[in-house]
Amino acid sequence: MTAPSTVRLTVAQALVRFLAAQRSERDGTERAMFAGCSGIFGHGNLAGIGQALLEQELREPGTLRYHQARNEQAMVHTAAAFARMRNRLSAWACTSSVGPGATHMVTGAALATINRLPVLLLPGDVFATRVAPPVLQELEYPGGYDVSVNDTFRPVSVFFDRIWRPEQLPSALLGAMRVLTDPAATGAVTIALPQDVQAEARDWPSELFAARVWHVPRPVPEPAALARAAAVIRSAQRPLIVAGGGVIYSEATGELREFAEAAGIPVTETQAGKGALRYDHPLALGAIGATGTTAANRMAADADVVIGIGTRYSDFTTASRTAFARPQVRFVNINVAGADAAKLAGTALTADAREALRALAGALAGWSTAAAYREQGRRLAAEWDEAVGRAYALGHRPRPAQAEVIGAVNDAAGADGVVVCAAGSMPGELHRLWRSQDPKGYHVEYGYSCMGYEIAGGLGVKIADPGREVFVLVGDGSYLMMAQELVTAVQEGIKIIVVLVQNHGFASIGALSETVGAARFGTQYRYRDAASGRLDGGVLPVDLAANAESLGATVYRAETIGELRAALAAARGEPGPVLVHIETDPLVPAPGSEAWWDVPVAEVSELDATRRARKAYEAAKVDQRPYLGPPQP
Ligand SMILES: Cc1ncc(C[n+]2csc(CCOP(=O)(O)OP(=O)(O)O)c2C)c(N)n1
Ligand SMILES: [Mg+2]
Repeated sequence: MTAPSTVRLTVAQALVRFLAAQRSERDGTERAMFAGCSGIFGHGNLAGIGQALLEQELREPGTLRYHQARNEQAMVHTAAAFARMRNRLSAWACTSSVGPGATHMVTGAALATINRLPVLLLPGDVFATRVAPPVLQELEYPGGYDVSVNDTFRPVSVFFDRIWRPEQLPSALLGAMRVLTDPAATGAVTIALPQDVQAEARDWPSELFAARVWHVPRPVPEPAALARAAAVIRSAQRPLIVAGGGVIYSEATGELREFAEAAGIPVTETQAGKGALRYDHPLALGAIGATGTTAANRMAADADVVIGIGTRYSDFTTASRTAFARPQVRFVNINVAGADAAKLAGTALTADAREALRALAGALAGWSTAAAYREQGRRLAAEWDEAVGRAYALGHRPRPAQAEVIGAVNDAAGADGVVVCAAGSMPGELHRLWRSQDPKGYHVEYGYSCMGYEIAGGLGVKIADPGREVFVLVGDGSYLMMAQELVTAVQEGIKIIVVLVQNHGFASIGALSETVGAARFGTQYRYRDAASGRLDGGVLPVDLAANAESLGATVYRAETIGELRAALAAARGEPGPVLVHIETDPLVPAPGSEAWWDVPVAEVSELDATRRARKAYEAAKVDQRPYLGPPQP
């Protein structure tokens, strides 16, 4: 009998070697699961994971390539954007030191989990042996020394483990991989690594490092559930599809189009689902909900059956549960995750979007909506498109409106560009104004709507698909929160085109503030005025174009839409990262969505504006629906 073969490695070396050997497969195509690993080193990870990444780079160049980041939160955004662009079929790992480097990643973890995107986080942790506590940056939680700052990852991770002993590593790795490659369970996966354990050696069974293929499932619908869903749809006169991110991740956009065409059902889109159907398709109504088009929202108001596909029904999608206004409205929910399929008391079809759409198309063969119904949608969509055309060509002076900037970027992006955005006033305008021509051309992070995602996310998109031009739209507020990854873009030669929209403050929150009767308080970037004692002095003299230049980006300063268009054309020819700076007028509204969003207003106030806002709020609240399902017979 021969002894089983083993390899002597540290925990960190074993982990890195394992990651480099993982592969994913769907529809017969196989690929490396991890394309790379971003990291910032400190005493909590450099001797462990850092040393192991160095050995990996020398041993097998090109596998698990290391990228340096400037901020740990940003590198998780890059990882999340990468996974989204790759339809969750591959992922990116992130290593941090112990303490603040680790907790910086918590925001990124929440973003990934909320958006159902796989990221692997490897925060350093305090000594398992605890021989000289407290170590630098240790929390010293009085209720128990087995608690560290990394426990804050638990509620924002779909899988969390801490490797107190080397023997625990293999089961943690297999558990992590299962969750990362399961579309129903995926999100942030965190493996906390005590700094002493990372450097500890052990004889590992060789099979731990064998190439391992993880099959990403496409669960098929249960026949009885399919029959129930088909019966509900057949009973509809005014069915409406809400396409979410799941349609795109499942690569089901072709099946969505075929299903919608065969059954004559108009299609609306969530933020993550935007791009599922081309904007000019005869059944496309565009964005739904609080940031939606009037076409989608008017049709939603009167829909009798809503078919949600791969959507988590956020408050923006349902306009805080006012969008679907018919008393007897029913929902059919296709979702790979049972928890999402069960929402709004819907008829659940727990399955992969592509499989479910194929099966439903078969079950509904020969059935279709009335021509007059489809015609109504087409007419409303045409009206909306004219409104978009006017907003794109507003010609506002002296500073252009933001919608005109969006129009110019839309033209520059064409069919192969990708637009990236996350927070501020742009996501809402992009959702209803952007004319999408491709399922991967629209990348707005609106699950967490995290200021600072934009540039870091743009890097992830570009790394995932270097063949496409990436246009990052970022407000001055978001830019000031997290611009530093421009340095990473320069370092790695990652070509992104950042369009910085300068409006001297939080325009989105300013507008929202007006609606709640709070008079734009605290939303403009102004000096504290000596006389008033308030932040209502002159505009702060920041020059963010100069800032970007100082970080190494090529910068264009545009003042008019004409100059913006020229700069965008020139930017396409630049080899490295570009930033185009433009000032807009924050007070020009884009065409509205006629929809509501629930943001509570003070119930009592000394201010007239607040009292008026409260009245309007109470009136709007009346229309909010519980969606508890049809009355039981
Ligand atoms: C990290 C984070 N903090 C706060 C918010 C709340 N918030 C949403 S938009 C916004 C202002 C964004 O400002 P800017 O990027 O300049 O965009 P603008 O609103 O001017 O379009 C704020 C503070 C957020 N979404 N994310
Ligand atoms: Mg701003």
